[in-house]
Amino acid sequence: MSQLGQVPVVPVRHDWRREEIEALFALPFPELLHRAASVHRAMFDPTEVQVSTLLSVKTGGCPEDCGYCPQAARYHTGVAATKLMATDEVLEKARQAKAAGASRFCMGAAWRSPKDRDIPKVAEMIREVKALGLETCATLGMLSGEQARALRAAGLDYYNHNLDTAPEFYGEIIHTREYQDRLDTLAEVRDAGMKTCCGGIVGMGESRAQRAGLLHALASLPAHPDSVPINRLVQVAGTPLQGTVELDPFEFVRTIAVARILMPASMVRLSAGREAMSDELQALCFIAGANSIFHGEKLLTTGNPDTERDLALFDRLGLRPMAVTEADPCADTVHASIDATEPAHAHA
Ligand code: SAM
Ligand code: DTB
Ligand code: SF4
Repeated sequence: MSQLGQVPVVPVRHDWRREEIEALFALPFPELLHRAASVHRAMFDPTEVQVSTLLSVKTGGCPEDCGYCPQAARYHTGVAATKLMATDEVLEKARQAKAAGASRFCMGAAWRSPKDRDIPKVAEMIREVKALGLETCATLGMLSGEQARALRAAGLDYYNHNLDTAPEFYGEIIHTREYQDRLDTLAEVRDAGMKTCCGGIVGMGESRAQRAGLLHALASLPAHPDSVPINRLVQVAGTPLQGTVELDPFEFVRTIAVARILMPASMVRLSAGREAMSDELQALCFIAGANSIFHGEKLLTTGNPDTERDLALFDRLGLRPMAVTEADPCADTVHASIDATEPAHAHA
């Protein structure tokens, strides 16, 4: 429901063409922001931001070779590998997250995929975190159908599994699993009845056309992801992507704006990379339609803004955390009235 309580009426399309998406990226910046902000306020209260907290329940030692990741065992990043955390420890962190205003608690593990013997332990964490009144999310790598159903049965609301980049750039970044493997896991997650959290990373040296390609792949999924995390690469010493030329901050805002236009009913999360962003840049992202963040001083292994800085920013911008029940629009069942697909300058 929009801020004014009207029925939101933006079409949810699955037939976006690459050329249309590239044309959105090429719009004059004020025009693009105007269109994205119009879609945002037709679908959501633009003063509300959904707040999630992340916890790494199993850190480091990962056998995969994702070129951005500090947790891959093969890169020397100084991240120590740990075992799966005890449920009590996870619950303590979840209670703290709830007290700090989080509505969703996301548990991450540095696995290629969970072993079947890990599932009962993760299921216990999910059941107990949910019992605290938090939405639950997990990101554990590739899942089989059976594993996805077991996690759902334990009460898992969301599963995070990213496409990460455009299909044609993917081979530059990851060699130990295919794009299709990611699409298959997302299908298992949807079939098990969970909501999907799926996005990617920008600033890895991809071109604008490849950023458009990532968003095209996300918006062409059989159902738009319920949450779309847009991460700005956090460069970590020891990873192959350290030293990549920094993305122009305005190009990052453009990516958020285009994601908002393509997937109007999804939560667009301003995800990794906030620690290095100015308050002004984050404000532009909220204007461009971002309506979710990770809150708390750590992501999985890297830093996030101090909680005080986030609270002060919300206060200065007149934003407030979204309650659990509102953070759950059904991404594919909303109907439309603002058409953000008009040609450039149509609003001029
Ligand atoms: N191992 C599981 C997997 O890969 O699906 C779950 C955890 S993995 C760390 C989750 C996501 O974090 C990745 O898909 C990637 O998009 C993001 N990520 C990891 N390292 C990052 C970095 N240095 N900068 C930005 N995003 C990062
Ligand atoms: C996502 O897209 N971003 C989050 C969450 N999903 C799991 C992870 C960001 C990780 C950043 C690097 C780190 O802290 O290790
Ligand atoms: Fe492993 Fe996930 Fe990091 Fe890839 S992103 S190296 S799968 S923890």
